[in-house]
Amino acid sequence: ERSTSSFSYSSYHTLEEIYSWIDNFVTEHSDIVSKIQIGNSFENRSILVLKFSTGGSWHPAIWIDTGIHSREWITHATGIWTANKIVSDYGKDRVLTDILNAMDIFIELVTNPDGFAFTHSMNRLWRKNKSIRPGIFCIGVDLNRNWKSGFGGNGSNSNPCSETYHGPSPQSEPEVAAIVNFITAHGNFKALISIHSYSQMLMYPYGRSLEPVSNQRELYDLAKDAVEALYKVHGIEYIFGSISTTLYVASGITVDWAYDSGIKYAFSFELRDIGHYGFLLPATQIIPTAQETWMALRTIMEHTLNH
Ligand code: ING
Ligand code: ZN
Repeated sequence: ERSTSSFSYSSYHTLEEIYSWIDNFVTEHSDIVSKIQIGNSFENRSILVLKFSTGGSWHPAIWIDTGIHSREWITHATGIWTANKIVSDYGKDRVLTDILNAMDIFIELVTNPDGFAFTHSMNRLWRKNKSIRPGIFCIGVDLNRNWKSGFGGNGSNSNPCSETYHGPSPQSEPEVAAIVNFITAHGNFKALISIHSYSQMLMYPYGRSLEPVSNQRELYDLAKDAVEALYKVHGIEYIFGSISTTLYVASGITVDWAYDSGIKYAFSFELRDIGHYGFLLPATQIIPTAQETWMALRTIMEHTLNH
């Protein structure tokens, strides 16, 4: 396809379709969107980030990633819809316009491209990346256990055959290292939102322990506001709280690294549903899921702008 006008936001797409959509989208909205390649995956696919910016240099920034677990297809679809929502509403929605006039938004739509390609070709329920290492007979590292903060701790696994295998060392995986290098080099990220599915939760650090973060009260209140805004759209209920107290202890995760790196608004979503369809959420739920998630994202971004 040569334009985004024929793209269906209410369908799931392959990696090739998404990367082609990205190229068309950036061409059509070159005034505020650009594409940055931040690295290459283990199997040498491009790792791409969309940058939404109204100009200025070194604006404070917000990071959103989707699809770090490849089977969580609703997250990529929500990210794509969200990208389109940002260009559609800029200049119309006062809150979004204020956010984008002062801050840049970065979205990594396919955070695990090798795993995502594999969910289309071979195994719809593949979660990890596709890295292989000499003498190790299982494939893949859990990219949400490979971060430096709490690496190797409780709720991660040293067995390469485990679905939560943390990998040989922190940031051993190119998909994680690319983000760490990019965010660190930028140096001015204020918020990071890492989107998973499923369970209908909005959570903040820590995952690695029950210890409360220093601004836990603020994050609790903000999460509460965000899930209320989400609920108003289609009546879907989310629970919220710290990862370790809401879900389970998990170490080496994205948002703990972000928080420990000074990004004080670090959140992780678990999108629809609560298990009826699970990872196989019907495409008819893409747009409602994206619409409600948008109101929660907008709430978090607005708070970040004002603090
Ligand atoms: N569950 C997450 C997992 O990686 C999670 C739970 C989310 C942990 C966010 C930490 C942070 O185990 C899914 N569904 O991926
Ligand atoms: Zn996940």
